[in-house]
Amino acid sequence: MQGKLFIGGKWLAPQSGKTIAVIDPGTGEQFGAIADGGAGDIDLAVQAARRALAGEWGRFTAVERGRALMRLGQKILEHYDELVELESRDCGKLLATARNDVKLLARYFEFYGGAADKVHGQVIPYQNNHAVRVVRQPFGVSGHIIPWNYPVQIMGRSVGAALAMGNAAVIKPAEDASLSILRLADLVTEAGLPAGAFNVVPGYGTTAGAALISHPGVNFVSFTGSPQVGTIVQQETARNHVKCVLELGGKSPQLVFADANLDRAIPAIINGIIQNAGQTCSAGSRLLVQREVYDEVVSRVADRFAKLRTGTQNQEVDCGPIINARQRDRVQRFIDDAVKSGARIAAQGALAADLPASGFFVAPTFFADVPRDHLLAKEEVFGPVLTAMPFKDEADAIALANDTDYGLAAGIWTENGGRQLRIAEGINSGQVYINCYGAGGGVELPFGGFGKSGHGREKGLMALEEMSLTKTIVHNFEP
Ligand code: TXE
Repeated sequence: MQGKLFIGGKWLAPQSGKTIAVIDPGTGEQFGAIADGGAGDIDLAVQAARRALAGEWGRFTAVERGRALMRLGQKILEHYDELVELESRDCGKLLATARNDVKLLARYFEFYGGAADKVHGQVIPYQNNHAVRVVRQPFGVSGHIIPWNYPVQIMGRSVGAALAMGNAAVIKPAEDASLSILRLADLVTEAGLPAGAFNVVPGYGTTAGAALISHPGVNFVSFTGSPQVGTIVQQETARNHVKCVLELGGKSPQLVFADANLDRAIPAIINGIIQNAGQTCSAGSRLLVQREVYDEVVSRVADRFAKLRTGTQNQEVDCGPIINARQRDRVQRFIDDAVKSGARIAAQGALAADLPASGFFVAPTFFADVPRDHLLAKEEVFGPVLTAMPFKDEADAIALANDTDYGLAAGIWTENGGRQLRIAEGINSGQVYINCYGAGGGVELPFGGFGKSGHGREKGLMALEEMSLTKTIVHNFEP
């Protein structure tokens, strides 16, 4: 699997003959190499997917597709420890996070395997002597561009739904995190998915990724990544009149009202920003607090932040490393620039002792009293950096929560039932959590953004609609 592409059920060498180093973010050291796939390899993968659709995979019934996906879920659980180890080392994930990710990967294939034969379409009353059926059919070849922050989860949610609907997938994992997706390829074969239904072409975004989103043989694209590349994906797919689903991150608020249960709220708020070292699209990165309790909340959050520790994947710490040097520098720059601009650090965690000098680490940092127009209040940092700001009342809370271009997730902390609903209605966000935060474990729940956070929904049964075409069949049976 190392240095190879998985196309049409076979391991092939990339046409470039080149590889990309696999780096352990905890040590900065190379421990493997993946293929440097390019446009020619993507073309082969798309051809293989087309052959699968015209062949055995295309003839699979919905029941057979479902069974194969459920078997894949089972295979993943049988290889659980190995996949956890791989995902943790490759992405710099703490073991606890990697364990959760691999469990969810299995759940996605179980969930979509179980759903494959339950997409029943509609019968619509129409004119006399006419029968109208509305059915779903696969797009054909689905392209999946996967980021590095939750590779197996994001691949599972997107490819699971696409395969359940009968598409044949071509997957371009992130250049920084491809190993566990490649490892899955053999399990896909063992689970009985025919050759060509699941193809993996690792490589860089500007080569393999760009070739996939613009390939005329690709009929649907699912992308999770940065807004900048999301714009390119939308433009390129538009050229071929191909639909895309975009999930582009966020600047999600946690709103704490004066009547909130702080004992419950504060641990969830901390977890919501340090999980996966803050490299989470739905990270709760803005802490918005009602003035009456602002000082108390800031001080309690600061106490906890000061105790946070960053370390390597296998250590008993709160935050693991950042994926690569570029991202580490980007997060650190946000912190340094904010300090230079006068922003106040309320508390900072620490790096564990004796960390490998060449690993990619950032200390968790909590800023307070940040002006509303500050970069920290507007831009996604994608690191363990939390920013607190006060608000006055409900109207001000909604205005402040909505004062970014993003709209992915929001947390509301209040014991007042009417307020819970008023705020939930007022917030521009694809996900709203009341007295809890994050539903990463909810494979059943539709997930996606408003505005700059993207469009379309993955996860849940709704993804099955996103990943299939609607056909209305009108049948005239007049005598
Ligand atoms: O993302 P890219 P990067 C955000 C987060 C992060 C920032 C930059 O704020 O700090 O993006 O991360 C592929 N055509 N998110 O630079 O480049 C690339 O190979 C086709 C949020 O790593 O968008 C990888 O597989 N594909 C986020 C994937 O896109 C291209 C997760 C994501 O990489 C391409 C990751 C191109 N021209 C970053 N260029 C989330 N929503 O969770 C790159 N890619």
